[in-house]
Formats: sequence, C-alpha cells, structure tokens
Amino acid sequence: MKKESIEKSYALARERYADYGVDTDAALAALKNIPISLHCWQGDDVGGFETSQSALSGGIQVTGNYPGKARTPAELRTDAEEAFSVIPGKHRFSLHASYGEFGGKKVDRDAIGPEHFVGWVEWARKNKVALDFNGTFFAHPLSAAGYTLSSPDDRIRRFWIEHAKRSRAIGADMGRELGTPCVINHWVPDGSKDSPVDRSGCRARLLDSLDEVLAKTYSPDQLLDSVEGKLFGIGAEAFTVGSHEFYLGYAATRKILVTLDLGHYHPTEVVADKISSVLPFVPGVLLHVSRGVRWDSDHVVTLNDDIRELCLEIVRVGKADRIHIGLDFFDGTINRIGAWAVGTRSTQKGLLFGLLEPRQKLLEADGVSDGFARLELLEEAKTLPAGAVWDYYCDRENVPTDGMLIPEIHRYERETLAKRA
Ligand code: RNT
Ligand code: ZN
Repeated sequence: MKKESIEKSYALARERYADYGVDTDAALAALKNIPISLHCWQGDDVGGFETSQSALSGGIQVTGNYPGKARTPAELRTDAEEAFSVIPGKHRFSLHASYGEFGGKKVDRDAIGPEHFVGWVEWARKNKVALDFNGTFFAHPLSAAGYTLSSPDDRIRRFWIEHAKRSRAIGADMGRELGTPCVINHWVPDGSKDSPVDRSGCRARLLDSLDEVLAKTYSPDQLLDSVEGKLFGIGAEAFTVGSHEFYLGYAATRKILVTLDLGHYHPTEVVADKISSVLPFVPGVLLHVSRGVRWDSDHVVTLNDDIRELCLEIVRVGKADRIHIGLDFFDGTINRIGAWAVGTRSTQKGLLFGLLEPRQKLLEADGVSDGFARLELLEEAKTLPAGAVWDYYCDRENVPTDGMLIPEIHRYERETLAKRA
C-alpha cells in the first residue's frame, strides 16, 4: 500500500470516528502503551533447552512438524527479534524455566538460578523488551505420576517446591535487572484421568506447597506472582487440583494475581466477563490469550468474537496497571514466527477496537436504558474503519502493514529458517 493511500484513508477514518466522539490519535497513543508478553514456547513447540529432555507432558500438546524450529537459545532469540520487528510497539517476552542456558550440563529443575538466564537478561536489555517467567512443572520424570506441588510423595513435592522457589528468585532477578516487574505464572499440571477419592488431601498439599513457595516476599517492583487454574488436561480429564475456585480463593487471600486463560473454561463461559468479577478481590490478573477450538487446543489467536469481547473489556475496565496481557498458544503446523506475528497483531487489533469504541455514546445509551440504541451502536462500531487506523499505526511504527506481513515472513523463512537443516 502506498504511504499516500495509508494517510488519506487514515484522515477519512479519523473524521468518521470523530462523528462518534472518538479521537483516533488518542487511541493510537494508548495502544502504543499496552505491552503484550510474547511466549517463548511458540518458538519451539514448548521444547526448551535442557540437556536431558522428556517428551511434553502435563496434559498439553503441540501438533505439527513445520520446518525451521529454533533449536538453540540463539536461534530462538533471532526468531523472537524477527517477530518483534513486525509487531508495533514495545513488548515483553515470557520465558519458561526449561529455556535456561545450561552450557551442556545437566542442571535439574531444583538447581536452576539467575546465572542460567543472564544471556536472556542481556538480550532483553539490548532489545528493550521486559521479561516474564514461568516455572516448568511438566516434561520431567518427577511429574510423570501426574502430581507435583500436590504430590503425596514428599520427595517429589519437595523437589517442585524448590523449583518454584528458584523460579521466583530468577523472576525477581529479571525484574530487578530490567527495572520492570516480572510476572511469574505458577501453573502445575496436577490432576488425574479418573476421579480420585481424596480431593481434599491433594488441595491441602497444593495450598501448603504454595504457601511455602510464597513465604519469601519480593518487592512488587520486581516480581508479581500469579496462579493459573484450569478445567482439565489431556489425561487429567476427571480431576484438576488447581481448579478455578481453588486459585481464586488462594489469590484473593494471599493478595496475588490470578491468571485467566481463554482455553481453560467450559466452552460457553465468557472469559471477558471474568475480568471485572475478579479485579475487586485480587491485585491484578494475567491474561493467557489463546484460542481453543473444541477444547483447550491452544490455537493461534485470531480476531474472533472472544478476543474482541476480551479486549473491549480490558479497555472498558481501564485498570491497565492491573491487567497483564500474555499470549499462550502453540502451533507447530505453520511458520512459528508467523504464528507469533498473527496472534500478537490480532490481539492488538482487538485492543484497538476497544480503544476506538464510541464510549461516550454507549454509556449514554446504557444510562438511559435505551437498549435499542446501545445494540445499534455496538453493531455500527463493528464496521467503522478500524483497518485504516491499524494500517496507519503500523506504517508510523515502521512495521509491515497488513498487506506486507506475508512477504516479510516468507523472506525470513527463505533466508533464515530454510537454512536450519
Ligand atoms: C497449560 C497452561 C500453561 C501452559 C504454559 C506452557 O494449560 O495454559 O499456561 O500453556 O505454561
Ligand atoms: Zn495458560
């Protein structure tokens, strides 16, 4: 698209939105300030860089064998840089503990420390991205029985408590080094295929373990803890120890964040509606933006109704400092950098829709209970020229506009990914 057309279209769009009382320039300024945390694990199908690797487990699954997967931290960083170069704005990168740099040595999960992540911190500093973190409680012999922090085997439980404590120390170090709090997500796969009898015992042990893990306090300027519940996993269909009720209660009483993953609820539940429900009780939420297709399948995020509703809510509640946006999907069937790009840009488009919503007019209709006007305004908002505003934003931020993303990802595939034999 010619620069001239981009600017002309934007000028018209700005006028159109002004009719609805919406300032497109202000919307773009706000969009630029919303960081999204790209998840390292889309880059290599949740593989990681440990010396002895176990197959992916814990009820999550990646399908696909698209060529060019990152095999080393250096390759993953190059790929992430390419992704960042096609995404407007300044963002974050979320690492899993299994992505440390262990120098060819076997460093078990209960022995990791900030020293294994100095390469990542240096890279983050150089690329001006902030880091987030996750302990890795799956793909390990000691999680094979299905229980980690809630394990009835004390040796196993203690191993994972140590892992979680060390993960927090790593996250705090990242936050301190980079001058922005690292959000650490605590997710454990604990559960079972069939119904256990002693559910209470499992939950009591999980609670105990978490309390021990969180006993050390870190400044919220360095580290923000979040706990992620879910409904079920593959092979853990009947029972998940860390259910939503468990973690919501836990987060509210311990004053930590709660993670809402879009794939972790019954398919007819609307995750967007949960934000304003939980925020009065917890210091913040971490969103795991994902797209479940028929189940918690972790498909690449697209601008579907769920994402639009979620993003509208993020903007409407307006508590930007308490809502952390992270991505959580993994697709190995397509170009993995393209997947990052589409998923992130689609989330940003959703946020842009939110920022361009004719708020004043909608609130007026809300206030006088004019249901028809509200319904019609919401419908009209869907076909206002947001695309022209998005193109202008991409162009201004020196990243590909929509028409230019495909050739750029193809170029990277030819020049870099194809050379990874
Ligand atoms: C699993 C959770 C969790 C993981 C990542 C890899 O169901 O969503 O967030 O996807 O930690
Ligand atoms: Zn998740």
